[in-house]
Amino acid sequence: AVKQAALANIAAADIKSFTEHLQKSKRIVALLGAGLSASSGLPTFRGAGGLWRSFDASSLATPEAFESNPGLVWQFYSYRRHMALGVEPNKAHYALAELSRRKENFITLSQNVDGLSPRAQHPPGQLHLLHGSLFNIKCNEFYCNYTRENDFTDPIVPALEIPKKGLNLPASRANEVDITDVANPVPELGVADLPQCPKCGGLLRPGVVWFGEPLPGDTIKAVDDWFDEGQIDLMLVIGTSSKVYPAAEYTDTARQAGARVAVINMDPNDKPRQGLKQRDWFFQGDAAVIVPELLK
Ligand code: BV8
Ligand code: ZN
Repeated sequence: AVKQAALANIAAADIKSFTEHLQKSKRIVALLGAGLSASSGLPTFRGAGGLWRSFDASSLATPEAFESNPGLVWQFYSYRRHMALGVEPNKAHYALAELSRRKENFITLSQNVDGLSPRAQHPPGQLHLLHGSLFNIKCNEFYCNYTRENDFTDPIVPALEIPKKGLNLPASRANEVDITDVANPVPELGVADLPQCPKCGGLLRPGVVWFGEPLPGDTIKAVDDWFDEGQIDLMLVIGTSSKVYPAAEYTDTARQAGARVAVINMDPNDKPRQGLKQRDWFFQGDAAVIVPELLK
């Protein structure tokens, strides 16, 4: 019933024309955003209940924030690691992984740092994490290159244990901890309490791309090399507000290479910058329900 309801507002003809085009498509690229993981239970950044609703993004996901208050920033990321480890990939994550196995010339660009696409066995050679991962950790000292991937320890250090405070949250959000709850601010964490680099003794930081930081050079090169290989048949834009650059730019680039664009989004207003052309598709609804239908 849920599936029928979610698909109800999508014309069968649109699904048919899409699946016919998908069948014929060789070179396909997908851009994923937080909306893909919403149904898994992870809040998006800008939607209702968005992660950043209670936190001001510019106050936490930046190098300056980490410089001035590494304890608070680490609590923010430790909380998101804890949340991400507590949920499962949904059917859309698996459907995208499955399509990658069927179509070797299909690459996925994910803006998500939640680790759910890798956990859905998405073939790693066809998945590019543009903004890093909550589960990559690296040294904050510019002269030190210490980095580690797939670190799932939770919490990374005892001081980052999520404090179960008596927040007056509704039962449905009982497991959420709003660490910026000013009513009882979490005690300042000293640098000594935070993860230290085993190589140089400096401070470790989350292996994500903060605002104002460049995207990983090797990732960008691999993606640009793929784009340079020629004509693109199809671009999937799934669960993203297409507001963050340069990630959002890939949709324009794919269009220039001939791609038809299919947007899957809960909000009919969230379209890529250049809007939609006659030959494009917009499928409104929950990505976790629609994507498996479209890719089967
Ligand atoms: C850089 C990791 C330069 C950290 C992230 C003004 C104009 C243009 C650009 C800028 C500008 N001012 C500043 C900039 C640059 C800035 C930027 O783009 N800012 C934006 C806000 C305007 N970009 C940067 O800083 C980038 N770096 O430019 O560096 C440079 C170059 C060389 C040398 C030095 C410097 C770095 C950007 C990366 C930032 N890091 N994440 C962390 O996660 O904590 S971005 C973060 O936000 C996420 O990774 C993600 O990418 C983004 C959130 O976007 P979405 O995924 O789209 O999520 P959102 O909530 O917005 O939308 C959810 C969507 O899903 C909605 O559309 C909703 O309708 C839909 N939805 C909800 N539920 C569902 C659903 N859809 C389907 N089904 C559902 N169930
Ligand atoms: Zn170091």
